[in-house]
Amino acid sequence: MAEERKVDSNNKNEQLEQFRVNDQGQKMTTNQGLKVSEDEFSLKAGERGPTLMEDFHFREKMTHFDHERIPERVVHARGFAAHGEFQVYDSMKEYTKAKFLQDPSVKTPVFVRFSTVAGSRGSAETVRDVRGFATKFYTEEGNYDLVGNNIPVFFIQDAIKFPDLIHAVKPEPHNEMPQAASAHDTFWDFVANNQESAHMIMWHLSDRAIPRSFRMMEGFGVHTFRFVNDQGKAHFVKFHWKPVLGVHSLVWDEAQKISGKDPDFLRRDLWESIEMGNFPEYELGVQLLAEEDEFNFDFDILDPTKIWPEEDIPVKIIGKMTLNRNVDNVFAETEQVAFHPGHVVPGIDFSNDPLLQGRLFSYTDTQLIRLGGPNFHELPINRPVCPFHNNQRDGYGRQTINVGQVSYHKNSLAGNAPAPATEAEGGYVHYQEKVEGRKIRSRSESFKDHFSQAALFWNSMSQVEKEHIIQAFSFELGKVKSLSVRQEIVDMFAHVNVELAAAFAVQIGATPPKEGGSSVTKTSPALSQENTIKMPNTRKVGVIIGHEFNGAEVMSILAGIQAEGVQPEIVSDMLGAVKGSDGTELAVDHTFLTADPVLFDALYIIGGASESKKFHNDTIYFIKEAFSHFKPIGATHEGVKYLEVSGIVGSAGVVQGEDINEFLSTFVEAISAHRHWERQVV
Ligand code: HDE
Repeated sequence: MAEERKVDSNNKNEQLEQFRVNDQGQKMTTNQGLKVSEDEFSLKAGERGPTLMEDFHFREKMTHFDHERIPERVVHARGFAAHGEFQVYDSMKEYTKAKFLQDPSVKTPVFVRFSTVAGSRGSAETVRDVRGFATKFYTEEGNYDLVGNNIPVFFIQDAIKFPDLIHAVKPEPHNEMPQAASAHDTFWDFVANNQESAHMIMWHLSDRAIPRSFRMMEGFGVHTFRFVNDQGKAHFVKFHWKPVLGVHSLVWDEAQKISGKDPDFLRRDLWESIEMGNFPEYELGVQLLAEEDEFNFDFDILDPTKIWPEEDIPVKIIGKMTLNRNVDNVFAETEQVAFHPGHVVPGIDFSNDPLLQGRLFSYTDTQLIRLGGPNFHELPINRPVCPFHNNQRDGYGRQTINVGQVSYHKNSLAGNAPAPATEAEGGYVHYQEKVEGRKIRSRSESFKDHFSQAALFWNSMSQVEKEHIIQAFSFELGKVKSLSVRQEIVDMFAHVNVELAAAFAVQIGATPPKEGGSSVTKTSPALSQENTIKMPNTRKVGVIIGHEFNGAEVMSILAGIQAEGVQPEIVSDMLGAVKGSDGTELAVDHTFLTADPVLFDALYIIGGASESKKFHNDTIYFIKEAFSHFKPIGATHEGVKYLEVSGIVGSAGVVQGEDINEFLSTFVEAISAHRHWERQVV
């Protein structure tokens, strides 16, 4: 190991390089290095006889296979990850002494794993769920893990309730249904009986829970942490990741269809974007609060069911993370990475948030069973890029060969090495918060307002977002068999907003509330996705095209949208090439059979001169689906007739044109808008 290597963007990569194995051009061997002469036939007593125990190659191969699965994560089992780097914009010295936040020229390697929470490792990715957003910073002071979600609050306030929450949301134990879904009785029974979940439920039923892409969602540290500077002065801090492409979502009907058409939709999107050089970028933001201001709010800043409204405590953007390299091996990296909110560096400390405090126990504990023992920190993906020395020894799978006679502290025989470092030498010193109290199992009064911020969230939504939330309640509770649970949820959310509760009550056969509501009238515009960044970059456009198209014009339109960062993919009735009337050839990426309108952000219909009835019907199907999901649709030439047949000419986000330049700019604008909700009101 390179002990004193300076941290740069390649540092982790170089370390991983020592563990990469390339089998290209090699002879096959056993794990002992013995060359193997035959790998298709086991050793037998006669060609038709029994296999012999002696066949060490067979035994080794089969034994390894028999043991190649490990337990999936108890939550966040389905995930996908990528490597990248992080750079701070300006020194954060005033607030924290964390070294990776000091020098804008330092690139800190990162590894980020995105995940769904409830589903098993093989479950579909576009289900309604919270997404994990876990970042490991390989800093020169050790690994710092920011283990967050794409939703800034949580269902519960105390970690002791986590097993109950997860038991309620996971498939029901008597029949193991439904997979990766919260739309079932036990989850909603839990919600009704644990009303601290109200705010989180509003987020969970909003469009945030069905992101269009891992590249287009925010990340949040959720808890309140502490920054501590080199003078020992602390600030409370909340962490935010802001995607450069803005925050965008799927629509529910589309999300469900994608689950079947491409259960790998989100990982494919991340993988392909990185392979194409469209590196996902997120800015790191912090909300900072002086210790003295701890009690200046109408919520408790330690309560993980509360946000700090951005309009009250602004998010200071402090750096950028770029994901620029896919993993080499999903098991070795994505599956074996072990995150832990307790992996901190000097300058970052905890708060007394009771949810965070419990997490500090759970993460190491879970790795012990998942990764099979206490040496998981030695796995290549988990190793810090700085040296690590202590007196921990042995255990399953130990790789480090610790030399010398001494493995205890304090000692004289080894000059008391390894010795703890002073604070000046970089030793981690816990922030000396004054704590006193009686031992008590209870919750602070200041944690007991469960509805004000749920109402703040509701108030902040656009009309379309509100409708989506009502539909989500109607869907989720529509799947709940118990009428009493359905009614309890209506009564619970009447505390948030009476119109909301009444709107879904009628859909689910429950009695609408007569009164209730919240006195909160405040809004937080930052909560609405309507106010997010909108740009055409990396949007996927399905280009529907047949033979005999106008070569010159089509090529210039395709080049024009590509110049704006849009990615066209060619769809036709057969693979191979489609030919333009002037001989131009375009390679077909997908057929109507292998593609689907739900897999594109927009459609561009060109058609051709000689299409079959099937081509015609498939094109109409694509248009109808895309239209019903509010997606932009452009058409030129022969394509225009399909808009006419579909009856959508003149609708919002439907673009047609004779003049290429005008068509291009209007179509790109329509793509940037992402969805054309106005269609809903027509
Ligand atoms: Fe986790 N969580 N969690 N969690 N969590 C795990 O650790 C836990 C919570 C989060 O991609 C587990 O390694 C408890 C909040 C992410 O590998 C486990 C509580 C937030 C990931 C665990 C919480 C998270 C996990 C399962 C309540 C957002 C995936 C496998 C106190 C701030 C990390 C593992 C990855 C994973 C426990 C609540 C985020 C069992 C006890 C709040 C992103 O240790």
